[in-house]
Amino acid sequence: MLTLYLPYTQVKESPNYSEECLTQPPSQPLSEQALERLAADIRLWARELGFQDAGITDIDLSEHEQHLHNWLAKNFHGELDYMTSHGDMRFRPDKLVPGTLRIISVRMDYLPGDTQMVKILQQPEKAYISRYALGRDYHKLIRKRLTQLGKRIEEHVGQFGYRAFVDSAPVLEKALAEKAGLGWIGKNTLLLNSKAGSWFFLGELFTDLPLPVDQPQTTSHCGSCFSCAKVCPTDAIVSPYQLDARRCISYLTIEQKGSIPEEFRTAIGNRVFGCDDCQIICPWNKFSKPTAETDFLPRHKLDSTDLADLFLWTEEAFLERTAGSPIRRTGYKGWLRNLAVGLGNAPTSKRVIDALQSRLDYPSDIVQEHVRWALDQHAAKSDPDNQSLIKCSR
Ligand code: B12
Ligand code: SF4
Ligand code: SF4
Repeated sequence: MLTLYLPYTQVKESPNYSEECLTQPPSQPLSEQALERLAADIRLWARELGFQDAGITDIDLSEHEQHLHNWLAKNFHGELDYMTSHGDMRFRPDKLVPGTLRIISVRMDYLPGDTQMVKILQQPEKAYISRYALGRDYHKLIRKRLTQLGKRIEEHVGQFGYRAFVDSAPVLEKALAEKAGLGWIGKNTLLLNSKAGSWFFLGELFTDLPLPVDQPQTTSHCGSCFSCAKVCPTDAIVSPYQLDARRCISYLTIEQKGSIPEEFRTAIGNRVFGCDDCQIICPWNKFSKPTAETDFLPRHKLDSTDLADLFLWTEEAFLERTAGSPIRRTGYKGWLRNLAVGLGNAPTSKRVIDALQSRLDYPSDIVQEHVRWALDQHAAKSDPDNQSLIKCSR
């Protein structure tokens, strides 16, 4: 039986997230059998291109629409204005890209092997940087591979409409991945896979091909566990499947631009860029595998450097060493702000106090305020030796 493609109309380019534009309707339709074969090939090609898994789903996200509305109504998105600014595109993929019929959802593992996460978290003089951010930024890499996947499909079926997305577009990525059979949304709100845990990125290829869809994951395997919420330093997982971003260290250290509310500073500990605690504790992550991508391996020893050393990076060094890294997102002031919080929580030592002192006059109110807070933390510690250390150096 022949299935006709729907034409994939040209969408207006948006400077925010559009790189690939949609192509013409394909020259000839494919039979159901051919589409079945194509779907199997797509999975194979996705693996060859470095994705660990791929699944295909339709575009009906009505089940998730209400969850998203509830989340926004509670203001859990805080200052994440992009979560509200695209109307219904986020749960209507065909509004984001008219003509979309199917979405190929992919995952790519990012955890570098042996980064001793717990050990670093337990060493308060060290900086803990989220494991996704130790190497090169994933956006370009994944989008490029997805585009290669699109081109490979094109070589086999002729012109068709496709567009690649990863993270930065109004797309409900976890919901799509769950529907495509890649795993379930866990109580920590991340997508979990029973064979691979959650240390992976998600990406999508929107297409106008009427491909056969995969079985969605309909069961959660969290059971009675709620360890992620118990371990969360700032109680951001307010109930199962509900995360108040305003309390999440990832939001506080990466997304929020101003002052970090004092109520969270002690709990942040040495986490200076993002947080992984709700993944480290998750029992399913014992099935995760180290990434095969050398781009995601740590650069500049970011997996095990002292807070004080990072705090003393000049702006030039910061810009040079974080070129092409997700860490750029905080900007240099945000970097100093976060490190000041970490140093405020570090054990008192001359090195820590000297480092903080050196930034007391840094030309940014936010940085200065966080440095003063950090010095106050050390001053407040009862050890009289510490008191004199701080008084002398202030
Ligand atoms: C906004 C955002 C954030 C925000 C808010 C997080 C959040 N939970 O929404 C902040 C800045 C806090 C954040 C943090 C992180 N993020 Co983030 N983030 C996103 C982004 C851009 C949108 C997520 C979204 O749509 N949120 C909206 C809310 C409503 O969704 P939700 O909380 O997941 O709720 C869903 C379900 O829980 C369910 N639901 C809600 N309520 C209920 C109630 C019941 C009873 C039920 C059954 C279901 C249910 O329905 C909702 C809609 O699908 C996505 C990329 C994308 N475009 O999708 C990346 C993304 C989710 N982030 C990612 C990552 C890696 C992280 C961090 C690990 C980074 C870090 N190490 O610091 C942390 C993890 C924090 C955590 N536990 O989630 C990955 C996750 C990969 C994966 N395995 O799931 C994504 C997919 C990016 C990517 N392309 O890889 N992130
Ligand atoms: S990333 Fe950290 S702060 Fe955010 S929910 Fe998970 S454990 Fe809590
Ligand atoms: S820690 Fe437990 S409850 Fe949380 S996501 Fe993992 S399995 Fe689910």
